Amino acid sequence: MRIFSGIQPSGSMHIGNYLGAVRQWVDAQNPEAFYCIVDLHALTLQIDPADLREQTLDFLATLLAAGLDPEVCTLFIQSQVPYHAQMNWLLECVASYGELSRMTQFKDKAGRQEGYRVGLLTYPVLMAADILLYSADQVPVGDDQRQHLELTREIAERFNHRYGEVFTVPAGVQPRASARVMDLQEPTRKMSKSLASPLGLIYLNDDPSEIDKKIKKAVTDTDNEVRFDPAVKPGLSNLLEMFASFSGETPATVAQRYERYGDLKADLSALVIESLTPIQQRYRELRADVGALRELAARGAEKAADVAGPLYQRAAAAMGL
Ligand code: ATP
Ligand code: LTN
Repeated sequence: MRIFSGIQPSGSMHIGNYLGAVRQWVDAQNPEAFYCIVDLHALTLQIDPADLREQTLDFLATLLAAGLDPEVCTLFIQSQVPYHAQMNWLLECVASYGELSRMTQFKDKAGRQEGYRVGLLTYPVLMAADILLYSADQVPVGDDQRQHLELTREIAERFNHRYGEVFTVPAGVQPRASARVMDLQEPTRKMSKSLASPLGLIYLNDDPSEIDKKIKKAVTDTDNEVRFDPAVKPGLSNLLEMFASFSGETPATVAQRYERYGDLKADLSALVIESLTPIQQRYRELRADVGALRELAARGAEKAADVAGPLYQRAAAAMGL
């Protein structure tokens, strides 16, 4: 079973990324799993070059600290494998303008700025290139990426029909239901790097006092009944889901143990701190050795290129290049 997934090195990683994506990557890692820090995708929005360079290394160290093992899976940086950009062009000549302009993420992000970049429109084609270069069977992504994955399938089928069978048509795998983490201040909106409210996100590298403060200030409701009910009690239910996600229980089981919001918040805060502390310690060690990180990235890129190269050549040849 070939797996591919990617994460954008924009901003800092938050517990939504961790519970919704990274932890599943760790659980599913095997020699057929390819995980990519998609720095080319990060260029679709305004980002300072020095920040991008640093954040790419931050993300690499974070993924390792969270448990990805480069001896088991392949972990690499997208821009270091040139076939991604090359395959992107081939697939831009397969995808249509109409289908790209209908993507909801594009409409959403383009609608929020003047003079958006062409890359914002073609973003899903690059994502299709990422996935198809590795003949991935499964692509673990959050709910928000489902439409992009559908487009990848469409592009793969169209290519195969037009030029002969080259691509594996991938399937999306949604994370467990409990893994959609909501903003702590606006619990009807998902926790998100690009729409960060200062107290709404818990970053993986927040220190214990910040974590404690954010959980204590998390928005709940006033009826003071601890019950898992996302529709009626979104804030409290989000805390219960987070708790369950870290402790391996169900939100309803967690709810049964508590009568007071304050007690739940105090225990949740302790649990999150206890879960993140070892990751933070490993992160600091790994991040300090930039040479080792660069070397590890180079080895990952080599392994990735061994798979992506031949597939790119086949696609290019099929198109007459
Ligand atoms: P942005 O807000 O800029 O789109 P993001 O915070 O959603 O960024 P991405 O890099 O787009 O993060 O996503 C990386 C992975 O994390 C994806 O698989 C995505 O589905 C998952 N993810 C992101 N936010 C959450 C969340 N709040 N809960 C669960 N999973 C999430
Ligand atoms: N668009 C994705 C990141 C991404 C990705 C991929 C995910 C880029 N290429 C390939 C899975 C497979 C997002 O989460 N924003």
